[in-house]
Amino acid sequence: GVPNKVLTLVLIREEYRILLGMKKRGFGVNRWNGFGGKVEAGETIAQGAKREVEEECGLTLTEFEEVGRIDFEFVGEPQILEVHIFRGDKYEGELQETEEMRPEWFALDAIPFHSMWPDDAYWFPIFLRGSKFKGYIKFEGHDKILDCSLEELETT
Ligand code: 6U4
Ligand code: NA
Ligand code: NA
Repeated sequence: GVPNKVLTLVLIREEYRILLGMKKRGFGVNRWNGFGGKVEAGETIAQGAKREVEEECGLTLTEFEEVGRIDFEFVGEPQILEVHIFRGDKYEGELQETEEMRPEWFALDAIPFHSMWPDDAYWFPIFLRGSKFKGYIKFEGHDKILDCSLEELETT
């Protein structure tokens, strides 16, 4: 088969708020999303996550951890998107808007699920209670979920 496309997705969270970015171009445009992108040749997945956060919002992660993995299938596309999800706990630097993202903090009880990828409403609750998770989600187009299986692995 076709090899997976390996991607990162980083949610920087503090006790009462989470950092999202409004995607200004490309995949997921006009949606609030975590930061991330394709892992490049010669870097680890964690290095890719840290690099994308710097490129997309100017912050440098000093503490972060992989907490989830979701494989996405898009009907009609042979390649599975293998998304590695990280929680960012500490960072340095100044938040800045970039060509790709307009960052904004959201209170944990005011996450804009209606303007996010629809799968986020399923796994954010697991993420927010501090558990690790893995899953498989099948999309038709970018709005309709046909299949969703999520497994909560542990509470830390
Ligand atoms: P370019 O423009 O080539 O530099 P790059 O920044 O490498 O792109 P991008 O932005 O296309 O990659 O990566 C897609 C991002 O969208 C990754 O962070 C993963 C994330 N993503 C993909 N499907 C998602 C989904 N269903 N739900 C979600 N995030 C998703 O919350
Ligand atoms: Na990106
Ligand atoms: Na990129």
